[in-house]
Amino acid sequence: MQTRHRLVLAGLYNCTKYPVRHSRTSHGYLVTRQLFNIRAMTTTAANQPNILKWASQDGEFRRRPSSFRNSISREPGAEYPPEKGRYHLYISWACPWAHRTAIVRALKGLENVIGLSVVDWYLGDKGWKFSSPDQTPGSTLDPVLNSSHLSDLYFRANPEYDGRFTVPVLWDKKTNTLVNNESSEIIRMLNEEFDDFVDHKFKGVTFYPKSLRKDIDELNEWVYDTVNNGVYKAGFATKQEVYEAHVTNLFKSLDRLEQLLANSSGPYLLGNVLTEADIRLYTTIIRFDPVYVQHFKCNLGTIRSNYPQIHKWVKHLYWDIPQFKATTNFEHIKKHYTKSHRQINPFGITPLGPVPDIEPK
Ligand SMILES: N[C@@H](CCC(=O)N[C@@H](CS)C(=O)NCC(=O)O)C(=O)O
Repeated sequence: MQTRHRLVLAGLYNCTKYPVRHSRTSHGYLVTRQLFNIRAMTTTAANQPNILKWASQDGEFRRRPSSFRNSISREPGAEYPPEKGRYHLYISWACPWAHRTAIVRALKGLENVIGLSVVDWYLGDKGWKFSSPDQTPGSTLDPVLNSSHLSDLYFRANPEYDGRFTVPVLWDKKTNTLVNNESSEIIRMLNEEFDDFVDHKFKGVTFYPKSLRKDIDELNEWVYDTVNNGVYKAGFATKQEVYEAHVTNLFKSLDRLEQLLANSSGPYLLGNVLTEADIRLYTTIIRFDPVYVQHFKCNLGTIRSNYPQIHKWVKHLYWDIPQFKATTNFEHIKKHYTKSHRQINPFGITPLGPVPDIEPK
């Protein structure tokens, strides 16, 4: 088996006082984890975790590494083998990271193989909660554990857990635990490990083809840092110079993507093949004009007015490939950001525009 090494944390958090531990996942990833106490980093005066505090003292938002990094694998003897009906995916329609997993689940025809629960769009001081579709259209209850909040799952998996309670979550109903909460790894598992259970037309469909892996990895790296996470770094900044640096980098990367699409030999980032790189970029671009432009102050331009190639690309994905539209819920997206981030938008008013959320082709 090819050995894959993954450095989970290095460089993400400047907290050298926390120890580093190495372990190997069932997928063969060597995982280097820096164990740090989130509670100690985001505490209120009363020493309680403050779930709504996003930026650090220096004005920077730093995304924390995901904690559960096991893998579903077809390899003989794997701790978490693929099985129909065994795993359950918890997502938010609002969250771009969770959205990636919903798209791949749909594109691989895994709806009858892996169950899905959707949290309420409102993220409050107890974290994500479950609501019935009657209370909040588009949301679901938790049919697996009947939890009220997503945090219940994290504590069920690890009573000592002291990180953030993030979506997506990939849950194993058989061993009653959280397998993985890192979207970039979950999409690879959905892409690669369940072919024995999907309809024949989905078998062998891959969004990470061997011949393009190098290009996809390269793209993912800078797109993640400056675009997917870049909008958050600009939007959550609490110092002017921090915001300006990130918003400038973000628009430089959009310019670069515009060029890439202009020179592409097909409708996708890497030519005629839809890849993971398109899926990962889509979840940020589809939120860009409706939310990030005004809410995260990413307003040096809009996709619809200033980026014709990216605009064409996103309209093609949304209007021509049903799984993209079916997993895009503008109501959850707009309400989540504008009504949950009270430090940015204290009255929770959701702007009506832009109209429409996405332009017709
Ligand atoms: N690295 C994670 C990031 C997931 C993430 O940050 N999810 C956000 C929603 S967009 C979340 O659940 N935040 C809740 C919180 O931090 O309390 C991944 O890609 O899966």
